[in-house]
Amino acid sequence: MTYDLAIGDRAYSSWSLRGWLLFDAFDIAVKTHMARLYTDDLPQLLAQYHPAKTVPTMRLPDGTVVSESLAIAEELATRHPEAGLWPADPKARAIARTLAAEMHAGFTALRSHCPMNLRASYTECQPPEAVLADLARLETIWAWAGPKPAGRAPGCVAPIRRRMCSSRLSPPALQPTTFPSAPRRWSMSAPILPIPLSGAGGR
Ligand SMILES: N[C@@H](CCC(=O)N[C@@H](CS)C(=O)NCC(=O)O)C(=O)O
Repeated sequence: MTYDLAIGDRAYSSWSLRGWLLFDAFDIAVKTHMARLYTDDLPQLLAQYHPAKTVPTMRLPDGTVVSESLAIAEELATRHPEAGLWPADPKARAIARTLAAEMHAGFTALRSHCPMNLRASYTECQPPEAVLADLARLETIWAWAGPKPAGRAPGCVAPIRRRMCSSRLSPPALQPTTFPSAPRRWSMSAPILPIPLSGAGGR
């Protein structure tokens, strides 16, 4: 028995990418089940994960369902202390938790203006004030955190970096994550197309 993980397409669902990274980057065995966003496949898949309504959602070997990416991170960190999801050093861990929570709950302007699409490189992105404010906030907290803790906020930094890269925003404090190659490994199997930002989808 192992974990089951329900996700949407990781190229378009930053939450799904985050959930999947929690397993892939930390070498935790999982059986992944993917459904396409915006189709009937997603509610059909999630019907097997009552009462979850969103992806990512995982099922523990004992059948317990855990949804919300941050809850998944915490549950895996407790069950697999050897995997090192959070830094061992208490100060670095506190900083990483702060970053993970900020990435989880904040940056709504950046999220809504810069779609998640790892298969696109948008040709037009004129960030409004609110997006610039989010970028400034990112610069502040990444500089405060330093490279190591930022890299260890589990699965939470890569998706937001990818949004900025897709939209050709120049991230002011683009710091390396612990697992820079993980999203790249599978997302590059399709060509990256330059397309206009208007009308773009993704979350
Ligand atoms: N805060 C949640 C957000 C998850 C979320 O909103 N996922 C979207 C896909 S990106 C979803 O499942 N939406 C359900 C739907 O569109 O029906 C998390 O961290 O897991």
